[in-house]
Amino acid sequence: MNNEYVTEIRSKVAEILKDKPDRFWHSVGVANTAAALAMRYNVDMQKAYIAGLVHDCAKYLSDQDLLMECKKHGIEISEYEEKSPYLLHGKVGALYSKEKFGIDDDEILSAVTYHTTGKPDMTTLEEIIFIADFLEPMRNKAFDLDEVRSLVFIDLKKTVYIVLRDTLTYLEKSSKPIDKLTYDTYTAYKNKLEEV
Ligand code: DGI
Ligand code: FE
Ligand code: FE
Repeated sequence: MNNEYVTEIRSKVAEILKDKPDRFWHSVGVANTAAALAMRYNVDMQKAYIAGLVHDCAKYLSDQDLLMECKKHGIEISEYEEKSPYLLHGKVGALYSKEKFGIDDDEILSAVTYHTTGKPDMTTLEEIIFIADFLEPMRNKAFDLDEVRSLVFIDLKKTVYIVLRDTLTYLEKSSKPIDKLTYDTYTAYKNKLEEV
């Protein structure tokens, strides 16, 4: 990886999200936040930056198009994804990252795949992308954002747990179907905290 490569990926993301400038700037925010966290947690910064840039590159697709892309490429669709197809933008984002941007790094592709639900045993890079998505500068959704933004530099796994807890509370309140993977990730990170 080098600067030209990173610049090239950023241009491609800008192009694919050209009708969604807010989404592009969110992606840049996730990239920068992920790079800062990578510095703190000894992860490859360029990988973190690139994963942040591309994580939402399939976010502009409609539910129908996401389902169609999965069927076309043999990507498995769970019953939860059938009900809430926007959950598929991670999987399709990884596919586009590979096909349209030529990214073949499995760690980056996996971080993109699981950025919405998380998964029980995430790598540090996966945790960083999952968290950076919530904490980047343009985000203002979570109610305890200030607390979480400083905690993330002290305890990454605890921050993952808090973000999952807040997300589940929000999904339950708004009566949205919850993916088993989101629940399983929450339980796994809760258990990890209780172990120490
Ligand atoms: O794409 P972004 O908006 O940047 O962020 P994201 O990919 O994390 O998606 C965020 C949304 O996904 C947020 O509103 C919570 C929702 N989400 C996370 N887990 C689940 C979920 N939605 C449903 N229906 N089920 C889940 O398990
Ligand atoms: Fe997303
Ligand atoms: Fe995002």
